Amino acid sequence: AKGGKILVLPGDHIGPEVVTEALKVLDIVEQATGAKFERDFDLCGGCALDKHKDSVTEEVLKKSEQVDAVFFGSAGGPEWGTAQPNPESGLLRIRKRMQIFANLRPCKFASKTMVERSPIKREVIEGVDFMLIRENCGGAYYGNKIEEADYACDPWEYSRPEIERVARVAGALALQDDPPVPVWSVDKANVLANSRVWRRIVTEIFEKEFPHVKLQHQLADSLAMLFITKPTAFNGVIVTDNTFGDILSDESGGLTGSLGLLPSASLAGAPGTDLGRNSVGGVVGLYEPVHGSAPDISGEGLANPVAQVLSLAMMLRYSFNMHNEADSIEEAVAKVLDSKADGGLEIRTGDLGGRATTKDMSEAIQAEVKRLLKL
Ligand code: NAD
Ligand code: IPM
Ligand code: K
Ligand code: MN
Repeated sequence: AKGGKILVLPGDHIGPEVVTEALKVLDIVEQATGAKFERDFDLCGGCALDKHKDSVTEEVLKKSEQVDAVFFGSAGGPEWGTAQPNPESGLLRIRKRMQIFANLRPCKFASKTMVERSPIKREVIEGVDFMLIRENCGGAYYGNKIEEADYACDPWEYSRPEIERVARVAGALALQDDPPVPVWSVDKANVLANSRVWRRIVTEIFEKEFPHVKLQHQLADSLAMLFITKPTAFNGVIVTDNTFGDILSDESGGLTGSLGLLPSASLAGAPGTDLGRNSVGGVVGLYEPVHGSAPDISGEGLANPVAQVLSLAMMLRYSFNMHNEADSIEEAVAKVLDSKADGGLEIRTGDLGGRATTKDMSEAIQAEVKRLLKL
């Protein structure tokens, strides 16, 4: 039987609101397929600070190493501030401990009508479809930081194995299409020593291991501009370091509309290979929306649940090899985004210009998933 063990960390503010709804979709998948997902709920973020005076406990970090997947909501909020340890540090520690070094952030429209929500002209943005892979365990985010009153230093380090493994994820994903899609490696090799090593090692890996995948290099600053002017030119796979990837993935997300629609997967290996840590049916991973805890709208049932639900679909696909169910969830979301409720109103939350609540959208998605999975 399919399924496996998951650790659920809803986090703060809208985190628990949207995680609760997404897990109802998982209930439906269980009922329809007979798969069983053993769920363990725990704390990470501001909620953990309140209870344990730390953003994540050693116990939770240990659990995160023992499950097939972590289903994460969002951590943070103004009440906890930025002094260390802040809520966000819990997520950074989990990423490092789980060695989920490849953060996949897809950029494509969740449905046909969402093209209208893009701030970019239709003729420029229509058909955009790329997967941005952000290195997730190194670079300026980690290392021995120095923080004094009038001086600070974040070392920006990468070593060969860290670059090789993320390059292999990019190659493996490109090969999932026939013919393989092109790959862009993004860096600042004109300025940073780090980027020069990155570019050389990525090139070596593609020459040796992915000779049939077209690799190109792009400077990060110009990519930020080209995302706006020629986004479809990057249809394929983009692989980049932690900091560039953080910024460029928010930008690429903005291209397709609301943050409330964007899922992500952080993987400990390359799908379809024996690289990294494997789960029962695929690769160990952590799945969460790109968006944060949205404290400005939390507690009112107004959050868009779609990014969390699409993150669930990514979990089923990458950690549990349940492709049909993942496809059905994505199809259900598209159907709901493009449909109207009785009375003619679109079923959309405020971030999409609508008046639907979290629950309205979630219930519409659940009904559609049930129909597609023939329940
Ligand atoms: P945010 O993503 O929480 O919110 C940005 C804007 O988008 C807000 O106006 C919010 O209302 C809206 N928004 C976000 N998700 C939405 C949804 N599902 N439905 C409808 N509207 C949505 O970013 P922020 O305000 O910069 O950060 C708030 C907190 O979240 C901070 O503490 C930040 O560090 C944290 N954060 C956490 C993560 C994470 O857990 N991975 C990611 C980003 C930010
Ligand atoms: C993200 C977030 C995190 C990051 C923060 C909350 C630590 O912005 O997941 O993109 O910078 O990685
Ligand atoms: K999140
Ligand atoms: Mn970010």
